[in-house]
Amino acid sequence: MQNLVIDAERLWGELMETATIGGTPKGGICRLTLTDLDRQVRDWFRARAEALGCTVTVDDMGAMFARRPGQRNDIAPIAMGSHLDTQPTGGKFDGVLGVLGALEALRTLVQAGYETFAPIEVVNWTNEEGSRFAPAMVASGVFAGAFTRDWAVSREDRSGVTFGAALEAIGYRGAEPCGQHPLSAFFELHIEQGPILEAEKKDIGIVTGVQGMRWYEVTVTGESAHTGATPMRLRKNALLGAARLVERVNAIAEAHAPAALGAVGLMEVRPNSRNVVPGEVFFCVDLRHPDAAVLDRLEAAYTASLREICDPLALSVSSSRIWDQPPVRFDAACVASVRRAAALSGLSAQEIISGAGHDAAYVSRVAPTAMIFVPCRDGVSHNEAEFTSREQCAAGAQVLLQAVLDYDRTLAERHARK
Ligand code: HGY
Ligand code: MN
Ligand code: MN
Repeated sequence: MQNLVIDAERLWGELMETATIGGTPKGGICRLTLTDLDRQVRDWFRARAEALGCTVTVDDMGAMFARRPGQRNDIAPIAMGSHLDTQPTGGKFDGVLGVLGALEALRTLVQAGYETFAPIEVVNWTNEEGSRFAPAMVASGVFAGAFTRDWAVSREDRSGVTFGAALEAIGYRGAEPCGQHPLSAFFELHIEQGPILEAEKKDIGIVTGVQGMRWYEVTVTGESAHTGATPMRLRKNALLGAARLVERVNAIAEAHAPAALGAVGLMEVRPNSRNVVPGEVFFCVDLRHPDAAVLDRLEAAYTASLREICDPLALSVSSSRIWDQPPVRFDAACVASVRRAAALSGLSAQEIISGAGHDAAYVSRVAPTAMIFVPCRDGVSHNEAEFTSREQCAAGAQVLLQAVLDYDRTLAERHARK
């Protein structure tokens, strides 16, 4: 196979160029899903893909598929991609590297005139982050049958706008029913978003799976009262209850250390006034673990804490689980392609389980899937300081290209034996 090498400068240039769409003064990106900024980067992606001769289709969850034909266009494509939406204080690389790295890999094939056996597609999944609309990975979840489309498009952001209305507003509700798009395989390049590869001094993470994760929406209700005139013993302080629950979520995760993870990242205090005892607090709990049985134990301990903490404070509390993504093991053949690609590229590599959720976790339910990680500085992500070097981005895209070509060859061999 020709020694096909991606263009590191071109990839870096596009990463920096798209980082200006929603760029923040601290050097990060705020490009929430289904906003006009998301539309702008989607338009950018479509234009670049079409300039490479790809046809771009969009499904009714807004997922974008840029397709390059192969020798056998009757065979489902090998896809690669990730997401272009970001956290409110996101970095330049989370998701974006996976889409632009895939675009650069495809561009390398086009420029070399290399014809693959199967068609190749680059995918941009809608709302991977789950920041504006919960839960995360909604479009890939519908694609994999984990959520119904009706449920997904009815999800509301914190100002009451539905996913469906926002998708319509940016003009990216496509015609193709989400999920009716067979794939031969899917590969996702992503930054690790943790400290392991950097600590182990490895260039590449051969991602063999994703840990399990669950989200819960909680409302603690007390009674708004005057902070200056209401005796402490008469207060029903919803924020006091919420604060104790936040502390307990942390303690439950620490009691199952080191693999368990727990946090509260979103909280709304009402009426949120300096001299009013909060009458109501809304927040979201995030629990994670690689083992579903331990996740069950974390959930049981969390659930038991709700009344234990709120009853003595004369507070009522409601909690609903809005997301349950079980642990995932990726396809052995796809993982083997990643392993061979890293070796062929002369890069150090180790196997790793992903702590963060990714679209690949859902896609793996309907197509053979694997992921490729590259390190990020100090393991920092979901932070404007997120950084992965030009060389590391290029290494990841190079392994992505070689993994897709490796899998394409195995597919051709499989079909030749029929
Ligand atoms: O929540 C996650 O792990 C991902 O960033 N959506
Ligand atoms: Mn991501
Ligand atoms: Mn993310």
